[in-house]
Amino acid sequence: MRKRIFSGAQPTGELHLGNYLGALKNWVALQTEYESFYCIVNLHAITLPQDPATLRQKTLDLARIYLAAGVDPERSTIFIQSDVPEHAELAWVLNCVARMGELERMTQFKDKGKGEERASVGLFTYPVLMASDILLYQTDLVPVGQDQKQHLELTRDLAERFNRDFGETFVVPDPYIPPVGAAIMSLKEPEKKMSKSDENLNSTIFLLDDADTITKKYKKAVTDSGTEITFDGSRPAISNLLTIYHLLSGKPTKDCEAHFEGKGYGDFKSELAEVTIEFLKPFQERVREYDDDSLEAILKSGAEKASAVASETLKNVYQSMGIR
Ligand code: ATP
Ligand code: LTN
Repeated sequence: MRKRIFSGAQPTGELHLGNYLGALKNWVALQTEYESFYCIVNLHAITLPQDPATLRQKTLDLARIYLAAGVDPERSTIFIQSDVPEHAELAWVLNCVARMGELERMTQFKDKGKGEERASVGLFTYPVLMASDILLYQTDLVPVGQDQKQHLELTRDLAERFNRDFGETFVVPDPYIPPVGAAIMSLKEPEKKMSKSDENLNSTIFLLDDADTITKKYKKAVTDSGTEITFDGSRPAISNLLTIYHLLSGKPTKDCEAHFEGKGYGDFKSELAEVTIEFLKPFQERVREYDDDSLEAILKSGAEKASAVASETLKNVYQSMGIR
């Protein structure tokens, strides 16, 4: 049997280069080898306040993005999390397996909840819903960016604990975090990751940004002191821009450094803008190709395929726990 992949993204805003290079790109590459499930995790989105009409729209928009990026509905199962109620059901069960202490150690909760009393309980148990997403499909591999590593460790711990206490039920999944591109950083604050919720829009290149916007954002991007355009951990801003150039141009890292030897930051930024615009052009054309009806048909068939696997796993879980 082919090994399985599961991954997902939240319909909370527009996807950006970080989401693409850290995750989506690998979903597309791996779908030929693995049986793949790619989910739009709208139940995760409501851990923070969302406007209902916007959430509904963003959910469909994200499905379009998956398709335009190259996720092939003939090979991969694309579906919306809330269309498969087993995700929420298994999350309840795993909430009873997870411990307060281990969730309190999750750094994303600390970042997004900002230590506030009013942070939702859903935000606190968010990693448990994520573990449910993954474990429902008996997933072998989870392609994600670096920021999700801790959540994957929790998922593995929950699977192992459940298997130990109730008998072999879940496959224990491995993360797939790409060697380059797993943490694309903000253009304005290179010590922070590029994020769709960054208040400063100049920090983030969105996949649907037009040519002019892309050029302007790179122009405003911070650089490091010095003049060299090389990969160098002590110069995070230039290394980040060069990583983006390397991944989008497909040129080996040494060739990128050689290409920019003796050139200034201004030239580098214009070339980086050109490469980005060229790279995104066909993607942006494809996004417009999918009308709502064809999209709904893909999502309906995706939900049916996903449900068949998810219901089988949940049945086994309930059975081993004595839940009727
Ligand atoms: P954001 O902070 O942009 O809202 P997120 O992690 O909350 O990001 P998702 O859209 O759910 O949002 O993330 C989808 C995938 O993109 C995940 O696998 C995540 O690890 C990856 N990812 C997010 N930001 C980056 C980044 N800056 N660099 C590389 N990968 C990233
Ligand atoms: N938590 C992830 C999104 C996510 C996910 C998943 C990723 C929810 N469920 C299952 C991989 C597998 C995020 O915020 N990026």
